[in-house]
Amino acid sequence: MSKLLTLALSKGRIFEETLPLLQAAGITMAESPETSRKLILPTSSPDLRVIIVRASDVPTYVQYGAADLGLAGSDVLMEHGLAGLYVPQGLRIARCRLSVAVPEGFDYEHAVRQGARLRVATKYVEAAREHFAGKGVHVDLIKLYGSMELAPLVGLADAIVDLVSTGGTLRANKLVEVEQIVDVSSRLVVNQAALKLKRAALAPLLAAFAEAVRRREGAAA
Ligand code: PRT
Ligand code: MG
Repeated sequence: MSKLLTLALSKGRIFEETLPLLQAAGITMAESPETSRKLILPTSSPDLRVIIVRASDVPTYVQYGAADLGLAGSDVLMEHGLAGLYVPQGLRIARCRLSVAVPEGFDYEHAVRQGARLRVATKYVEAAREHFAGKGVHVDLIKLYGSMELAPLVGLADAIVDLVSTGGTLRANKLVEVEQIVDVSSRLVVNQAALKLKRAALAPLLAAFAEAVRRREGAAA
């Protein structure tokens, strides 16, 4: 089996926050996916290449071994499941939380107490189903793929379940966060077979990531 390692990343926040970790491992990238149209990017290490995929596709590439490792939000992993994946550590990048939000003026607590049936729009159907089932709240889940914040504004839903980071997007759309479901951060995921077959190549990279995160946590403390 080849020594070449393939790391799956998504553009945007995950890529930006992964660069310093790569740097700490002595690896730089000549091109940014934001400016390049290439989907396979070389790195300064001949043993490592990066592939650029949709955030929600990262676990799929790693599960099937098309990538040896990747970085995926715990929100994405909750929906995808962990089959075929080894999750060594919380990387604590791209932190946010999964929350329930409703339009300003909608009395969520009252609706819940009344046993009202709520229409909830979300990309996170599994996490939302579990959350409301746990509370004994009846919901009709409406699956969306993005811009969940719009749904209550145009009458598609009473509430949304979505990621919140600064809260700016909710405020801009006159929505309020009424429940925090779970804290979310990005995780390193490794293909389980690669972990055994490419251990020699993977071990230094995993150790460098872990060390970079430790050092950053130390600096933040
Ligand atoms: O964009 P694409 O459809 O390809 O996929 P994606 O939207 O899943 O990817 P991306 O790059 O937007 O997010 C990748 C990962 O970043 C997610 O899976 C999360 O684990 C993590 N992350 C961290 C976030 C946020 N913070 C976040 N704030 N992902 C999305 N958001 C969105 C949120 O959905 C909401 O629309 O940002 C908005 C809220 O932000 P605030 O700061 O206004 O509260
Ligand atoms: Mg996005």
